Amino acid sequence: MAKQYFQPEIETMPAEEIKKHQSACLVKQVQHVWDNVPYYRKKMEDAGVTPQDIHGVEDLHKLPFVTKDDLREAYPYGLLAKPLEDCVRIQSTSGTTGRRVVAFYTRHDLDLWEDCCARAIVAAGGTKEDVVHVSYGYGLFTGGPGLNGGSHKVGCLTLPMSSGNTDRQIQFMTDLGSTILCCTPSYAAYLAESIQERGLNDQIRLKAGIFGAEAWTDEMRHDIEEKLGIKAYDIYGLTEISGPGVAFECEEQTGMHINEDHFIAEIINPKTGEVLPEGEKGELVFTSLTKEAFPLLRYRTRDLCVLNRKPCSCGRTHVKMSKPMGRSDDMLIIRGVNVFPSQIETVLLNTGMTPNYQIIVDRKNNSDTFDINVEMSQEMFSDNLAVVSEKEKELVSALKGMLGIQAKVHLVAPKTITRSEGKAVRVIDKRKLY
Ligand code: DLL
Repeated sequence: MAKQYFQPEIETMPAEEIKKHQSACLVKQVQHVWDNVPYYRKKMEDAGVTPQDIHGVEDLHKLPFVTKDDLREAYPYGLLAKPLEDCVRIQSTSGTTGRRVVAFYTRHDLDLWEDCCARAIVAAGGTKEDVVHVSYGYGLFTGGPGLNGGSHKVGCLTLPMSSGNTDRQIQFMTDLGSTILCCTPSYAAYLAESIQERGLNDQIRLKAGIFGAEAWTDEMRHDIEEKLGIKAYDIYGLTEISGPGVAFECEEQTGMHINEDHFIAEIINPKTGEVLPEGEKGELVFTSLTKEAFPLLRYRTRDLCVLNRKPCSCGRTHVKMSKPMGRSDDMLIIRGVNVFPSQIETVLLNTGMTPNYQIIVDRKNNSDTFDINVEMSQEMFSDNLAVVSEKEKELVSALKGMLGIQAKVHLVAPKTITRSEGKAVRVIDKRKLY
């Protein structure tokens, strides 16, 4: 295992010691928000809890949850726990619906966040000899700045490419010999396709990719790995809890280690709020233990996943989270059936299709329509309507097997679905449901 930024004293700490560390941090953090954030104090008072009730991790369940609604209500400064003059950075979510969420960082917060991203780079085999090509967006989005900071910490040569301008991306990649690519999986798939089209595969030096910020299946992982000749690692995070690096994959690739010295993870039943035992699927909730400026306690992520503490062959002891299996709030309900875009992606890739697709849901005469546009690969593209229609039928049937409902599948010509440079827009839901 690469050792340069691996922090063995922390990342392989026995579970009992991690718990002790978490308890000590939690007690301090609760006092910090109580003293400095009137919004929090009121929330805690309403829940009948004070800092004196919190002695350690075992008391965590007494604290009220924080939700995205709280963040919107308290926007922009209502959850700030440090004076503004101590803050040096903001980052923000994409805010496609409702108000943006703005998160604040002190210098210390940035330092710890970059540590987390550095651990992810090392876990993907990164050392200071690497050339890290960061094609996550820079700016308000946390992807670019997070991986950039982590890469500096590891001592890698860092290419702050940001997203877009694919020709330039590929040129830098070949000229400078990028070895680790960091971007969304959908942009990685697009870059892989563009490199293939230009016949430049043999000039690419990439060995690993660190991909996250959106849901992606193992099928998509294999597709990208094959096209780019790399090993692809997952990375997870969210702006509210710092950004990328909250959790990351090691070489075992059986889930993402959560940086437990900085975050406590819980899984709850999204309907009742009840804490679920290890191994059960539910909504992921995070408590940030070390953040100064914007420390969220029991923040409901809406991401559905499972935690697992089985020993890992990499030696890290931090708990692992599964890939998010959808979000409790972007799950589609079509004709009464729960549908996750990731299920559709699995079917498409298992049946030899490209990962370029778009789901369009509408409602006509009180009945849901469910259409999926799927791009054909160049090889599959054919004017022979009978062949196309046969493939469409096969997909309809495979999707029905997975989802239990019928979708209309439309095979479309290569390159007709808009490529994304950041998070892909997979779903267009035209229904007015609320
Ligand atoms: O997406 C932070 C990030 C940047 C993570 C770069 C990884 C790499 P937000 O824009 O606030 O932050 O979106 C957070 O994205 O709640 C998940 O639903 C989703 N998400 C993030 N990583 C993954 C992943 C960044 N690896 C939201 N797999 C989260 C699936 C992910 N979904």
